[in-house]
Amino acid sequence: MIRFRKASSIMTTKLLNTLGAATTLAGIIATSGVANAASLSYTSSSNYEFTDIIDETLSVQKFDSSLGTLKGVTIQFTGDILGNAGFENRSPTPTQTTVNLSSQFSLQLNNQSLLTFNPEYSSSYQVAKYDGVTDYGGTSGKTLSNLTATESATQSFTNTSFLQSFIGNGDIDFLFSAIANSLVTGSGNMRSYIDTYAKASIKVTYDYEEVKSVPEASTTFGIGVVAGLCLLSQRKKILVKVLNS
Ligand SMILES: [Ca+2]
Repeated sequence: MIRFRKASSIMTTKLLNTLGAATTLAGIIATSGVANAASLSYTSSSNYEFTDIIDETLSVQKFDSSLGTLKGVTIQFTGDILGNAGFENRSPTPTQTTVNLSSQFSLQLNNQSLLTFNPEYSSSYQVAKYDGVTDYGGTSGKTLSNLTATESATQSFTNTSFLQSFIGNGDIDFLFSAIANSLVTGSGNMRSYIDTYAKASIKVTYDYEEVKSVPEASTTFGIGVVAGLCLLSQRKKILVKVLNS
C-alpha cells in the first residue's frame, strides 16, 4: 500500500508526469524479486589433541543454492596450542633457560593450502647451578603448566570456480595439520621435557544475494488492476483540475 501512496503522490504533481508515474509503478512491481545482500556462517572445531596432528577433518555445511546466489566465501582459521614443560639444570654453573612452545598450523581444501601460521609462546628463566635433585623444581629447575598461544587468519574468496565447491547439499571438508616444534634450551647439562597439544576451528561465512519471494501471479494481477484503477481515477481528477484552471 505504501507503494501506491508513493506512486499516487507522484501522479498528483503534474498531468505530464502521469505516464512517468505509471512507468515507475510498473518498475516497482517488476523489481519486487530484487536481490538483497545476506550472509550465513557455519563453524567447526576440534578438541585439544597431542601433536603432531596431520590432515584432521573440519567439516561445515555447504551453501544451499535455494537461498540465493553465492557471491563470496570468507574463511577464518584459528589455531590454539597448549603445553606443559619442565627443566633441570645439572651444570655446576647457573644458566639461562628458554621454553618455546610452538606449532605450525595449516588449513587445506582440495589439496590446496589456504592458510598457515605458527602460534608461539616463549619465556626465559635464570636458574642456579644444580641443586642436587632432579625434580624439575628447586633452585635449578622449573615446572610450567598450561602454557598457551593462539593465532588466527582470515581470507575471502570470490573466484567462481572456487565458490562452486561450496555449493550443494551436505558438508565440505577442510583438512588441518599442526606440526609442533616446541623446544627447551639452556645449559649443556639439562634434563627437560615439553608436551604440545593443538586444536583448531574454522568459521566459514557465505555472502550471497538473497532472492526475495516474487508475488504470486494472481497477486500481481490484482496489484495491476488496482494500480490501473488508481491511475484512471487520478488522471480523471487531474484532467478536471487542468480544465478548471
Ligand atoms: Ca631441582
